[in-house]
Amino acid sequence: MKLIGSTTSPYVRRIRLLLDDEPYEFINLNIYGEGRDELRRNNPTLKIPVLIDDGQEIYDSRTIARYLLENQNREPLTWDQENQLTLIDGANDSAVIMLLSERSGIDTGQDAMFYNLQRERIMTTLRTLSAMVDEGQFEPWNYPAICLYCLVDWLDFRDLVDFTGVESLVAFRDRHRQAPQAAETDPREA
Ligand SMILES: N[C@@H](CCC(=O)N[C@@H](CS)C(=O)NCC(=O)O)C(=O)O
Repeated sequence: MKLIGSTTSPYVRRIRLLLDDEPYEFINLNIYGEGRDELRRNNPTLKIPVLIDDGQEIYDSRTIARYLLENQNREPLTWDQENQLTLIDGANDSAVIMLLSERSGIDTGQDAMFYNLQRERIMTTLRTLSAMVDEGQFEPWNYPAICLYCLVDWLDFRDLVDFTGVESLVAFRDRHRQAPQAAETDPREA
């Protein structure tokens, strides 16, 4: 099994945490630099992660997780857990847009519809996720909890949001820092 990704991507990290101690080869690419040709050869959407198992290519962390959970004979996600993933991905996708825009020299703090929508989505999803943490919905260390951990730690690493009002998310991240593979996959160590 081969996982194509990077050490900083939160979407790749969630798959590394899900794989835990399963044996696999990790291909660490700089997708915006010298690794781009290899990315082009492996995924026309030009995104990571990509999993290759027995000649089967699988794109997108959500599909990869479904494949792995099935192969590990684990329960499929419930509809509520699917919704948790949609909230996490909503915040994560918008935060990636903010980061790539900033790296493109765009002022993401400007009063423009596109950036106002991203900021609003990040805050509404984070507030909802924070309330879910307070209700104990993310206490079991399962795939949605792994994805939330990777999101919050990456937002903090990239300094993309102000956590005022959603401090439960930071406390959640801090409580799970000892989880299997969490330290080994810390993007700060990349
Ligand atoms: N829905 C995808 C999102 C993956 C994604 O956005 N990955 C980022 C890295 S963090 C990426 O490859 N970005 C490249 C780009 O947007 O050009 C998934 O869950 O795998």
